[in-house]
Amino acid sequence: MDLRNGLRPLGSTPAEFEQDLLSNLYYRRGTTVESASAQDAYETLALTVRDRLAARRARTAAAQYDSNPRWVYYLSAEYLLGPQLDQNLLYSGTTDLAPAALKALGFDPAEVAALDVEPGLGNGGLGRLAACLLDSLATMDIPAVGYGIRYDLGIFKQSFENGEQVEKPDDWAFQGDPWEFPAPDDRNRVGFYGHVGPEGWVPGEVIDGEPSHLLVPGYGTETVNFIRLWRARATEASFDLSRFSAGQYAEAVDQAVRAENISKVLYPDDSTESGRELRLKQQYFLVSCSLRDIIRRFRFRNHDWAEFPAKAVIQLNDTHPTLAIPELMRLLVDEEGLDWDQAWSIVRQTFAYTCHTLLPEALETWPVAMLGRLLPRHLEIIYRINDGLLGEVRSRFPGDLDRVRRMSLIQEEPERRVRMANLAVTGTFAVNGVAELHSQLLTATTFHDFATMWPDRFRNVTNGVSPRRFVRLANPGLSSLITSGLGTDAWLRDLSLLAGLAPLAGDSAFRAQWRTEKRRAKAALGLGDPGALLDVMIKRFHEYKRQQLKLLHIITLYHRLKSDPGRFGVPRTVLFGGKAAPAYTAAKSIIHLINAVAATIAADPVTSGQLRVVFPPNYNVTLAEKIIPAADLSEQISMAGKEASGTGNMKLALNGAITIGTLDGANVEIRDRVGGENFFLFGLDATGAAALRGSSYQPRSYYDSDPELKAALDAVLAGAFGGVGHDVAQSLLDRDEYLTLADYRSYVDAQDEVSAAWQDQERWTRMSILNAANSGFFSSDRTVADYLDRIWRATPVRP
Ligand code: GL4
Repeated sequence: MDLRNGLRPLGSTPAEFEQDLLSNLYYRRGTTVESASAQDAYETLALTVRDRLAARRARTAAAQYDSNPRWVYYLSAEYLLGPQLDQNLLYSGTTDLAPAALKALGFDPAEVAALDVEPGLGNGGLGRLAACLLDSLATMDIPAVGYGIRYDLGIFKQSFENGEQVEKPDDWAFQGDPWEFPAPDDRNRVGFYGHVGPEGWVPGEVIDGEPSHLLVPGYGTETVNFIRLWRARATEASFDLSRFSAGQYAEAVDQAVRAENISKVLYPDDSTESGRELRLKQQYFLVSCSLRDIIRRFRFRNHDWAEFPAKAVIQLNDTHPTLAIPELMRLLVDEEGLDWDQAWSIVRQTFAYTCHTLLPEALETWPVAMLGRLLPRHLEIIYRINDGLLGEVRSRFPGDLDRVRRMSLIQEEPERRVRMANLAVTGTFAVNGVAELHSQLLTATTFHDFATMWPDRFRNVTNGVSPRRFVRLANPGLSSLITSGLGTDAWLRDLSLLAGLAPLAGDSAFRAQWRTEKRRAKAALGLGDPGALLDVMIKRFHEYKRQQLKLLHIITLYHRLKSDPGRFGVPRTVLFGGKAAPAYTAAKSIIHLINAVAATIAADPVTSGQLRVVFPPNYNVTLAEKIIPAADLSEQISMAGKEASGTGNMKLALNGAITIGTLDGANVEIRDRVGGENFFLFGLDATGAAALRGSSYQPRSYYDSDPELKAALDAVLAGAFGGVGHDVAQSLLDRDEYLTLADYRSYVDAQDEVSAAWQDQERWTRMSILNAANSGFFSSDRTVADYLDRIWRATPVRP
């Protein structure tokens, strides 16, 4: 099929690119070079680059349609995409053309590039993982679609007022989003509330889901896939003209406003559920629109429902889209007329579920009453699925009532709630954790009963990150050095080739170049002394991640510095980045205390140059791409058994930062690969931590027996940091849920080893190079290869 429809091919010379830019400025942006603003230039550039991807998308679509393949559908409530311009320039091969053309037309390329806004459609690691997987799927030519919600307001903008976190709305698309293609024709109607009568579910409220899509190009290949994002739209009927005519303006639009609220905001909490009906509505909205779309796409080429699992595998990114299971049952049974068993067999062969947590409080449950009111038919279906499940449990484990109670989709006490994780395990053919340790702990604890009954359902797929974004785009200097060291840039599509850097760790000239790149990245970050060790802790704020442990170490260093400034050792800059959920008071107190400690240290002349704490606000992908290349030390210090995987740990190791960490999440695999001698290990392991938590843990005994720890906490309690942080210190002494005090001494000792290692710059650089060289496994291309092999079983289609 010739899809160019007689169109002239898009140019690849500077003159042609300039022509395209000019034509788009005139005919699509509707302005002229003389009167264009920087914003006009930015939007026009985006269109010009998007056109190139769109042409590839058309060719990809034709090839995919022709081969009627098995599609990978990724359902996710979050995508943390990061800035689009740089990526799309790189992936369309216009990185050099674009600035030259802009300049030729009289625009300032840097000013134009600065207008690129990062869509903040995710919270943290889970949403960023989704973006990396889609990048890799396209790069590996796998037919795939990501489905999500197009929130008007993304994750909040963080600022600090008197050191405290303040949240402002992130109206990221307020200028419009030039990367997006609206597709209003593919609207779907979504029902809520109502009742189930003899004729089936009669919703009490309907809204429309209107999609737009963002192109997801592969690197070094023709393939361009896409993400389809749904936006809630009021139906025509929801505007009340009679009320409007009667002057009741607010009432006239009331229903419409409520409908559109569904895609208004991304919930800014990570790992805990907000328990609000609007969130449940969002989840059903995503699922309902996406399944209709998937079915519409299935019907292009297929007619027989039995073929559905061969043509679609639907990955549930955590429990947020789990309602897809009862929704597909409803569509198949109520709308398509399949019998229950046929439908259940299709569902069970189609869905797979990724669990991203070990925190019990992060396993979503919804009140039965709420779910039944919002989705009465789905609750009936969930009950029937539960009957089948519990029947199987009873026949496999006769008389084991406790097991029946634990495995039920319905929790009875203290209030009846639907357990979404149990539903997700029951309605899928594969359940995976996101790192080896995490997957083991899932089958040993969280899903132990299910793993006993269905051992074949459980597998591991260790997370990964895109080397294109987190090495090539974030760190162009180091990327060139890697390419020259390896003599090829093929590592960008096969990260295992980084192993070829290992011998270069022994080459002093290469080491010197490696250090130069680190220093350059630090200087670009604007950090005063590029000779200071840059110690980085960038991630969401959560007590289990233990930013408070890092803080106790900083206070200890400060105390040492004050007591003997001459013997301090190595200058350090500690950098924090991250947001706390707005309602998470304890995490916000930790942020406040970090800023207070930073201010006290900055104001104390004794520390000058030796110890600095910096905390740039509003950590996001854009900022991550600047910090990661500069980092020397990567803080991965969660209480063992709590961090499912982590992906920042991988990004930092790939950029030559050395990890100080516990045996938690993917740290375990990083250490296995880079070698214990190139990793600073400390603290309790998951077994030790669980045992200590299970006994009567006494945080005070650590405080009483360790003078440095005592001094650090006493200083906070005495108000040494502007009177801030009393609650943080008190909670560590009273409860210390995440064993901060138990791990303190081991952590501080490991940090002393860090300082000693830093003093030998040649040794440090060797360690740094070996971290990068041995981290090729952590490419999201490998992650996708594992998903394909263990779960998805889809094959490439090349345009
Ligand atoms: C998370 C985990 O906390 C994190 O360890 C993991 O790397 C990430 C992607 O698998 O998923 N789960 C939630 S919730 N947020 C995360 O970042």
